[in-house]
Amino acid sequence: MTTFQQIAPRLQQLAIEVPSWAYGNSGTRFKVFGSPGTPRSVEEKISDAAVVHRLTGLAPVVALHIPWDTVDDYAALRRFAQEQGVEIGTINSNTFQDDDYKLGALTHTDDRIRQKAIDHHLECIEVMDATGSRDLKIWLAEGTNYPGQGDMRGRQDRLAESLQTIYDRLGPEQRLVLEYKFFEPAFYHTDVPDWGTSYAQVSALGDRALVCLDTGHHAPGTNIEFIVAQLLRLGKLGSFDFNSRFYADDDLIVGAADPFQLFRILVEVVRGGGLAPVDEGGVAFMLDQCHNIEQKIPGQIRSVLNVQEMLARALLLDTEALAVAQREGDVLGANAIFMDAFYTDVRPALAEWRESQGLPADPMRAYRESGYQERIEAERVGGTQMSWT
Ligand code: RM4
Ligand code: MN
Repeated sequence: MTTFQQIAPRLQQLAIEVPSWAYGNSGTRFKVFGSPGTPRSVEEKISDAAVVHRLTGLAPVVALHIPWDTVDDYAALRRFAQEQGVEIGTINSNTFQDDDYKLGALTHTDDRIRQKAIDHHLECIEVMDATGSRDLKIWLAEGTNYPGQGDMRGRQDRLAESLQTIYDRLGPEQRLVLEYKFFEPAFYHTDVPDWGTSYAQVSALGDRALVCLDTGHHAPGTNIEFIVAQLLRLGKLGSFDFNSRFYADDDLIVGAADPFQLFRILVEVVRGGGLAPVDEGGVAFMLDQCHNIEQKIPGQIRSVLNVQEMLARALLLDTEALAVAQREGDVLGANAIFMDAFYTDVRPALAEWRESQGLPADPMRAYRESGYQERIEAERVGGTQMSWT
């Protein structure tokens, strides 16, 4: 039996990066709903993220998306973030909102357009230099809609070349993480559709290029924890984009649609040493979510708490007893040990532990009672900071 007291120090290691775009308005392809209190600037998004960290102790880093979060002075933005108690994290590039990229960006056949997409990434690296960010995250909206439309093989070759040019520009402490997604916006083929393609591409680049696994980017029924285990085994799992989904890339609150899947993923993270600091082989935990109809700040608080709760359960897994049951071929016994950890309600212990750390026992409630939501709704009139629509 593992007790909560035993796992508490390991829980302390949990740090989750929150996305700036979770605080802005977002929507589906049908409608973007504005919400009261929407940030009017990047600084206000960072302030909102800082509230999540103050109330949970779990979210010390904010990821930016360029050009959505473009500012004149990134060093000043970094100082601003630090004053709020958070750091600037992953820089996400964006090659999916420019007419030039309709038929591809890093894979485009036109040298000019490909160079433009490469240059955008080099600018992102400059932003990283100024903000002190470690990771450049690349997700590509590239692919084709019709068989025969493009040369899939040639596109892989151009992608490899473009990525190499970008990778070569990284500083010694910086990393490139390549995110895959099985479809959308392209519907026939996607240039980085799966972990294997991402792995093949980043492996060719070097040690500081790794795979980013977005939990919403797989076909239904995919065993994501297997991919986690395999990538950790290969030393190539760079980061997670956590969210949850019922159908496609729904970007819902992590752990909302399938808490058991989140548990299984975190069991493999723990098993594979992914909880270690990133410079010691650990994985960067990030959220990539949109709160289309719910309030954004409590949406983010709920998200980081869900990860914490499932991590606590994963840490409670009696791995020694499990190993014995597995060795003995005790199928049902092994499964029962696994399920026991999943079914453990860690919420009361976590509440107590938070208080011992000087944090509110119930961060959701603390937010409701803080008056922050009322204040931003009154102050931020006309905020339109948006993501992709
Ligand atoms: C993509 C992908 C990326 C995110 C964009 C906005 O589907 O998940 O991580 O940056 O959406
Ligand atoms: Mn993502």
